[in-house]
Amino acid sequence: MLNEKVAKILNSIADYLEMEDDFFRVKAYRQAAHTVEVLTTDIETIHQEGKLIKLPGIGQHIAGKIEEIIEKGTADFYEKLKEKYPVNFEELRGVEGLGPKTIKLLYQELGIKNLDDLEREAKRHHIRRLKGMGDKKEKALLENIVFARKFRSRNLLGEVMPLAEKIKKRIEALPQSRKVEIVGSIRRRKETVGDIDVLVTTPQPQDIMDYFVSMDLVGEIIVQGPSKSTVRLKDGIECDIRVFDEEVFGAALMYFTGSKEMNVEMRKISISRGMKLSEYGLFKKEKRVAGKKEEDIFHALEMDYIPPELRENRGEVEAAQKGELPLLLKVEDIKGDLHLHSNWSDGKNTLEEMVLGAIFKGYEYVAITEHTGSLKIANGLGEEKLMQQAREIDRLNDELENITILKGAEVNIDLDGRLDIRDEVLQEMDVVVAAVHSGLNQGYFDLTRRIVTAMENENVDILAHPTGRKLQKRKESEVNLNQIFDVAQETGTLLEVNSNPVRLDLRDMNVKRALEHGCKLVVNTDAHSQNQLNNIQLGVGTARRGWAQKKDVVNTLPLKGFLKALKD
Ligand code: DGT
Ligand code: CA
Ligand code: CA
Repeated sequence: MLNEKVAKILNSIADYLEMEDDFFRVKAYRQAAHTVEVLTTDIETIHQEGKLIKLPGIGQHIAGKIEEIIEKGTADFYEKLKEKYPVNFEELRGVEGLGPKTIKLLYQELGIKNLDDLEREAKRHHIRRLKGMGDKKEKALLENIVFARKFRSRNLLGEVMPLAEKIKKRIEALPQSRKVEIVGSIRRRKETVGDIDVLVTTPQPQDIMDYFVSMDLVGEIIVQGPSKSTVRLKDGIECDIRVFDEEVFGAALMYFTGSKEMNVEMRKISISRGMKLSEYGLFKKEKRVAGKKEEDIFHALEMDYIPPELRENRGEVEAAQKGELPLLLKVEDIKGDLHLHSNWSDGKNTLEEMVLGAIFKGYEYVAITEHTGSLKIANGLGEEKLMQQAREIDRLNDELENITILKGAEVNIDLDGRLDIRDEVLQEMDVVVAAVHSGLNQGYFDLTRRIVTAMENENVDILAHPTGRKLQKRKESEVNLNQIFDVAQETGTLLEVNSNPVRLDLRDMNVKRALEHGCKLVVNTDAHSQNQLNNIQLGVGTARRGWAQKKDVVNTLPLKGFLKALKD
């Protein structure tokens, strides 16, 4: 769905308009962005039906912009604003603690346009003098710049995947194309990706290339050739396309899916067996022994098929040779989502809309887990409100036959490891998710002890986003993960694989470690809107990269089994 992208651009326009002090239009664009964010249908469909202007807060003017974004991937007005203000918002907003108001201040007072400017001015201590800043903030900015810089050249999987899928669909729709696959790090579901890689088979390569470079999503052609082209999309990301014959497509798939490290291993194995592996096939002398399908190549080398998510040369090649690969978790295995928010706290959609979303996903159960009292910025619920929501859930459960709504909460773990909701109230809940939301820099021992204390509370079922990281913004907090995994195993606390594209926490390697400690997992979306329920595929991808099987993940159980597992 394009909804999130449209909302993002409308929000970016509002950011620029804040620089112009055009607060009337800032409000209009923010309102429109909000409308699009909470939509429960695909904006492209609404556009095709000519119903954009029927949406709340969307008039002719903004509808026109949305139309442009749907059709061209961007809007002229947006491009002009970007030209007028040579401020790299994307880059600056990647720095934790910088919002549009501060960016405006920094641009107007110090001419700061990008990370380099920001770093220079911070080091010269020019920032602390500005209104509302101070030396503490200046110091924090300097630390956060380092982090933002490290990642700016890569893109979040969750943001790139819809774009890649769109390109794939468009090329698939051409009569000249046969097979189209997204390969590279996207196929491996790596949390951040450098570029989009596409492979195609076709009898008419020239037509495909001509179409590819002229797509309205394309900003700039980097190379156009008969079998390979590279473009930079308007979004800024590069996209490669390569054409191969049907007969060698499997070999090309394997080669361009990577990872490079696994490819090296596979070539070594081929050589040790007197063969040669390339993107054109597996050869014995001059004869191609396999190449049409990936499976054929693996089998010809006497190993099992390795799912793309495992192809990182982290032991999967050896396991495939021994026939010991895990039978990985699948998206279809997930029976319920146990971490979501409605507009009772800081979610965008109503409780009913979130539940409907879960029904659309085909879930058997879903838990509503609003933020609680002490998290003021997220409009946390107090005990009374929680009980009120519980009654509302009772009512919905009576009405609905297709799903069971579980009562829950995402409680805050305070600085001492205590929870911000009393045990008497938590006892009434079906699912208690506990999370650290503040004081993440408390220090190794204190933070570990705090999380352990929370897990030892028998009312806590799930530890949410255990390391608190935010991709490209905040690194994993310093905690003793071995101890946390051991305590999780002992207390039966489930560890979350959070599917939010920015979190993906636990990350792949920590999933693997947790499983080695005997922990059980849940894969949740932490959805704050109905659309975000679709992020489950990202969490499942991450769990798969961590070798998780269906049996390791408790929300693959049917309702009865799941509730029993929670009690045990
Ligand atoms: P990215 O784009 O940085 O997220 O990572 P990838 O894995 O998509 O890397 P990319 O786009 O440079 O290349 C796609 C795949 O092509 C890569 O996973 C493995 C294969 N490949 C590219 N260059 C080489 C190479 O020099 N040697 C080998 N063995 N494989 C390569
Ligand atoms: Ca790539
Ligand atoms: Ca590439």
